Amino acid sequence: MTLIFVTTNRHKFEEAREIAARRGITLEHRDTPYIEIQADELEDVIRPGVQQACALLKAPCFAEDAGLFVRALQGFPGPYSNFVFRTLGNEGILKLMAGESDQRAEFRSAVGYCEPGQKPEAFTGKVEGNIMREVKGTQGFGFDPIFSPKEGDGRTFAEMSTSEKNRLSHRARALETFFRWYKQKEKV
Ligand code: ITT
Repeated sequence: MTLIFVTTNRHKFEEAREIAARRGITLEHRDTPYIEIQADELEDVIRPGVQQACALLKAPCFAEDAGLFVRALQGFPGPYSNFVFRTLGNEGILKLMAGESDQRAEFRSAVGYCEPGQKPEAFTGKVEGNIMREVKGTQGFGFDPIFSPKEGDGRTFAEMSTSEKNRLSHRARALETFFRWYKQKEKV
C-alpha cells in the first residue's frame, strides 16, 4: 500500500516513513508547494492546504502542519512556527523565555488527507514538554534542540534518534491516528 506525503521538509518525511513502514505502508515523497492560509488552529490550515495539493497532483495525498505552542508566550509561535524558526530561530525563543519560570510548551501536529473531488479529513496529535534554557543536541530539525518531552528522560528531541522521537512525538501521534483510519477505510 502506497501513500503520497506532500512536504518540503525532508526530516518530516523520514519520520513519517518509519511510522508508516511499521504499519505496512510505503510513502512516496512529493514536495509540491501549496499555500498555507493563516489560522489559529492547525487543522484549519492543513484542510485547504491538502485539498489544493490533491487538486495539483490529481491524486490522493496527505500533508501535515505542525507547530510549537509555548504557554508563557500565549501559544506563540504556534501556526507561525515556520516563519518564526526562519527569523528568530531557537536562540530567539530562548531570549523570549529568559526570566520566564513557566517553561511548559507543546508541539502540535495536524495531518490532512484528501482524495480528488472529496472533502479533506484532518487528524491531530500533540506532545507536552518544556523549553530548555539552552540548545541541546544535533539530531532532528527546527525547535527539536530546545524541546524536552514530559514523558521522556530529560533529553531534547534533538538528542534522540528518529525512532525514539517517533515514540513520543506529536507527528507520530497524528500519523498513527490517520494510518489507523486509512487502513480501516481501505479494509486492509
Ligand atoms: P511543510 O512543507 O510540510 O509545510 P515545514 O517545515 O514548513 O514543511 P510546518 O509548517 O509544519 O513545516 O512546520 C513549521 C515549523 O515548525 C517547522 O519549520 C519547524 O521549525 C517547526 N517544527 C514542526 N515540527 C517540528 C518538529 O517535529 N520538531 C521541531 N520543530 C518542528
